Amino acid sequence: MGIFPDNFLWGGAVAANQCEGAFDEDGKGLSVQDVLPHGIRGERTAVPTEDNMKLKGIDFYHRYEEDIRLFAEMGFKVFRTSIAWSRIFPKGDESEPNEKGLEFYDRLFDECHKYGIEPLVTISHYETPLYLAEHYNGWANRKLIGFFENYVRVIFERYKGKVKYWLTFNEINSILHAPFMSGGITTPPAELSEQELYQAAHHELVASALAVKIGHEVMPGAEIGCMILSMPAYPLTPAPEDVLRAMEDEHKNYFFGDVHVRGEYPGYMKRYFKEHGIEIRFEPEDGEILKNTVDFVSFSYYMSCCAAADEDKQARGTGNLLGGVPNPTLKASEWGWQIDPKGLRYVLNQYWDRYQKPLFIVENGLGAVDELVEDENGNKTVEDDYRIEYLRSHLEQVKEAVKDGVELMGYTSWGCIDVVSASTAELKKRYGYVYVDRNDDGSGTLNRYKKKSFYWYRDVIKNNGETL
Ligand code: BGP
Repeated sequence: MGIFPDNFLWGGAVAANQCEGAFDEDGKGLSVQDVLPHGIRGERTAVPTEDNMKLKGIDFYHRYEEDIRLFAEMGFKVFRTSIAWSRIFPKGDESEPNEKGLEFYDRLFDECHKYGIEPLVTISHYETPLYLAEHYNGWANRKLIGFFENYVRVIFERYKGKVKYWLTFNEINSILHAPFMSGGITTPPAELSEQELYQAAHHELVASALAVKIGHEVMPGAEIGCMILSMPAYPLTPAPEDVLRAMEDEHKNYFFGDVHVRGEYPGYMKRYFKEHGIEIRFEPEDGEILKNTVDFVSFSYYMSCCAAADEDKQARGTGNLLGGVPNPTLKASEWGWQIDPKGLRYVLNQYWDRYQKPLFIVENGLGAVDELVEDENGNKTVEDDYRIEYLRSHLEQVKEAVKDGVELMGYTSWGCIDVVSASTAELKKRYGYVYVDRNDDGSGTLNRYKKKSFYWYRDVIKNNGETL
């Protein structure tokens, strides 16, 4: 046997709101994404506006058959996508689902199975129905747990024969950093207290555990995981103060995995709450619900950062949602995300040592500007050696981690086909093996073209990661 197990789940990942388009078709309601035309760092609008590329996506809603066929050609064993909550419950608080929305995912999952591809489904990928944000203040309101419970019951019952692998909340720890996109919280950031943020996080944690409980009841044999945004924080210097600062920063992320795996709040968080005057309101049943722990731990990994005790240095970096102090030893992508393949081996070992639960890398990749060119046969393609290099160097470290004894279920690189970026809402920040001819001004044929990385990844899957 090679390094990766024979049943290793190779594949790719997207999210409904970044690829489907068709934002108002077949009864779909609006989600928070539909009023975020400029991504996480931009202001929200009152209504969807023309310049919001997520409204159109890459038209996956109508072209999924072609796209799944391309994934099958690469040999995907698994395809990660999300269900857009507001396709199923347009406002979020209804009691009856929208049949047309359910039918779309029936067709999509059937299409995957046609090629022996297992769907891996994120239940909530930054897609809180806008109505729940505007009328309930999103996850700041405990009522969301009940609406979410209703939603998961419907999708579990409907897709129990079709979906075995589930993730509850995408990058659940991001609620601390992007409260509107991640949690539909409309309180202006300046007025949002830590009390309110951590209470909202508590509601999501309870909802996540409830989904695990219900999922196991409705779908014996299903595997349900949590999903964490992982970004290791290295101490900026060997000074013990920096080491402790790094530990504290990491605790803020570990908190979410710890609750999901251990079924209770960790001591370091109780201390933090006490010292910051935060009191999490637990309902009597919450403690029991949280004991429904996950089957596996999944995470995204793009970059690492540093932490420094000196507050002046601790300024936010330009990287992904979490920021952090830039690492002087690393190079960065065009968007300032620092590239650190060895950090992935480190994270895998950290999680494995801590949790002893199967791990799943469900996002990893390089966002870059691609140029469409013609190859010697006149076919359009992208010579994306930089992307191959990024992925290869990360997979080499994944291999090292597996040799270290880490139990890893699979690897789904992010944006296996170009999608709209979450942080910037641009299409020019591309991750795919498949190029989509669509530009940020909405122009383009929407034709799909195989990049050089398409063939590279196909070969990686074919030889089960033996040669990269
Ligand atoms: C993660 C999100 C994804 C995805 C990815 C890449 O934070 O879960 O939705 O988009 O990051 O980020 P971006 O699209 O901003 O480059």
